[in-house]
Amino acid sequence: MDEKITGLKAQLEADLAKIETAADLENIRVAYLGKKGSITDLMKGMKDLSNDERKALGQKVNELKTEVSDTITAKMEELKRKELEAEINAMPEFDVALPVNMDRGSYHPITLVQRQCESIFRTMGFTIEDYSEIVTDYECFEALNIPKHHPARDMQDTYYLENGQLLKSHTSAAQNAIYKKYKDALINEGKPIKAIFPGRCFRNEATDACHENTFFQMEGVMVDKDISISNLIFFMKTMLSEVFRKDIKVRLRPGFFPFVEPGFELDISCLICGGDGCPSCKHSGWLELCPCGMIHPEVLKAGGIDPEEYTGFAFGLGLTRLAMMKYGVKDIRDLNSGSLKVLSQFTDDE
Ligand code: FA5
Repeated sequence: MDEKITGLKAQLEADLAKIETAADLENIRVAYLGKKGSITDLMKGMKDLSNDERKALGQKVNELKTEVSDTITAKMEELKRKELEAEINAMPEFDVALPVNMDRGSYHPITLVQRQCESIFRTMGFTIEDYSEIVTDYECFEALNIPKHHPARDMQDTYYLENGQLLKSHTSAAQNAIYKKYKDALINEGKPIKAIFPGRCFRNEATDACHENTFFQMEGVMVDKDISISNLIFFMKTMLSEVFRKDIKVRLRPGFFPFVEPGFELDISCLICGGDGCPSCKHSGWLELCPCGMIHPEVLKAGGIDPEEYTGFAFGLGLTRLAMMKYGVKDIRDLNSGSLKVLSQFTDDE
């Protein structure tokens, strides 16, 4: 029996030396360890032996089985490694210096203008906040001094969800959360609240060249002691001159929003038609861009801030319209079109 075992080991070594593929190796595994394999055959002869002989032989055959199985596993790993190396060697050379044969993506014009505004306000000490697109009735209206059944709710045709929440119809919906987030630092450490919060807004509106049902605004607020309309005008002027880098005509007129008092409409002369009137400005020569005003005392109160001690301004910039004016996009609907032909023309000129 010992001779048979030694013979089998030598045979296995010879067989393994000849094989080249994993499939060959699998055949060998079956020939030695399979149901009808040579090692299984050795076991079959054991039934005629005495108990002691069977025990001794059983042990040897088991050792042989383990040895053969380990050898085959090691061989399999070696073969796989060789096959992988061969595959890698067969691959064409990769030249990192070759130009990339692919069109590069570009940023959406709204992203470009948003980033530019963020950078302008960041340098003036404003923080940039992110806020949910789904908000509560309280955040969007009540905290902004617009109670239920107030006619001002009709100014924005809002999308309501079945659970009573709604799609943010203006970025002002984040004001209350921002006041609550920073009021302690304002009251206890004297740190003014200076924040901007860009975001997507939704209104159930008929679309035209300057109205979309999904558009971007960027809200800004500043609250401290003795904040006045002069501060508001300074920040508006700085932002517009930085964004456009050229003289543009601006007009400020009274505007009504329940969350500011006094409130203003800030319009810019239409840069598409030069003020002559066109579909982009509804033939008025002016585009409503950035309503603003001094924050209403009730709104400060709802945010936990004493209006007797603190004042502030807020503005709601129409970011999508700003992108239209900056990049000369005549129809706002092009910005939501997803058309690469239109959208890939714009680059960051900073
Ligand atoms: C508001 O949304 C106020 N929350 C703004 C505000 C903030 C006032 C803080 C005072 C203080 P209004 O509905 O006018 O206001 O929208 C603000 C700007 O968003 C508009 O001037 C316009 O530039 C832009 N806008 C409004 N509706 C649309 C629309 N359907 N499509 C594209 N832009 C729009």
